[in-house]
Amino acid sequence: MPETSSLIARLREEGLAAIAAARNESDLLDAKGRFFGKKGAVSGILKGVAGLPVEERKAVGERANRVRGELESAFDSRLAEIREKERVAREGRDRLDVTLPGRGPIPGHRHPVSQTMSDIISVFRRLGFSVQGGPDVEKDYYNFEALNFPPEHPARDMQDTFYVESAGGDLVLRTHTSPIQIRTMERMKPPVRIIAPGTVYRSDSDITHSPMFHQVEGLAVDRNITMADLKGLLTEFCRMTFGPGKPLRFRPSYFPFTEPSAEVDIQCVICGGSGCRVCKESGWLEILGAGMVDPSVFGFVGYDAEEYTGFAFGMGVERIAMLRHGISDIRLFFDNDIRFLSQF
Ligand code: FA5
Repeated sequence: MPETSSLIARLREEGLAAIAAARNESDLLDAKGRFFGKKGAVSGILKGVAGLPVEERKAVGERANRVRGELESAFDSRLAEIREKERVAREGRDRLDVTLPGRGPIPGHRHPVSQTMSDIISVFRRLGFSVQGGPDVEKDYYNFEALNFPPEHPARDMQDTFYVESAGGDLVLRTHTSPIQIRTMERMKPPVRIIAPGTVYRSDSDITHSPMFHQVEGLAVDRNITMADLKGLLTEFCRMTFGPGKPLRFRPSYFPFTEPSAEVDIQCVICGGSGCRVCKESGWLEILGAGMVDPSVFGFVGYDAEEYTGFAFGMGVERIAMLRHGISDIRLFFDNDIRFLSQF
């Protein structure tokens, strides 16, 4: 009998301690199972009461029942505590604070190259040019042949070309926007005064060259058009784009489809003309190629070269964006780093 009483007393203490230590419902059910559930230790004692000597039965039975009652009510109040705690935590998590300011979408804006492209287009629109387009995947005929680059001619090496292999060399990713000159002249009779913006591709990559970049082509064909018209137009374009007083220069050059040909450079904005790695120590950055349309090109589109003359130009949009914003590496435009792009 004294042994059974001290066992009951120990089970009471251990049971109460396990209930108090329970952190959640599953800890609590575990304690119930061990101490006063159907198979628990206290229930075990109650089941054994019948086998005890008569004089002990009553006392042991009463004590064990009392302890079971105590454990049950400790269980009930701990369960209520745990449930209340969980409810409070859940409400804290799910609470909707209607006074918080809303999370609006972060407004995006146009890419600096697209902005520059739109600005170039609007300058030429104001000067009376309309806009034409053409395909990015272009026939060799339009990209080279009709622009007076015969097959195997070394001038083709001026542009590192991506060929579409499955087309047997007949299709290329256009290397410049000049094919749109031919497509336009096939469709229109003079007078022609158009620009053609677009994406172009070359196997080229360094701080001023990108394998995918943008050009805006220009073409004017009419009676009595001269190199002076070309020079006047491009000078005005630079004034409208870079502001007055920005030094520019015309340099003699060569293109198979213009004669004479020139390239236009703008003073390097990174070094102010003293020489740096962006301008390759020259103080100038080339923005475009230009010239008077070669009469042999008119032959490909059925224009009378005795009656008409014309000029054409093709400018690099990324180069112009670099000069406008003082950007020293063309590749920054295509890294898609939002910290860079959000500055413009
Ligand atoms: C041409 O593409 C000629 N079609 C331009 C032309 C048109 C001449 C009409 C005469 C008449 P060029 O290869 O120089 O020329 O390129 C023109 C401009 O594109 C360059 O001045 C430069 O600003 C830009 N450019 C050329 N290659 C790249 C490149 N890989 N990445 C970025 N810009 C480039």
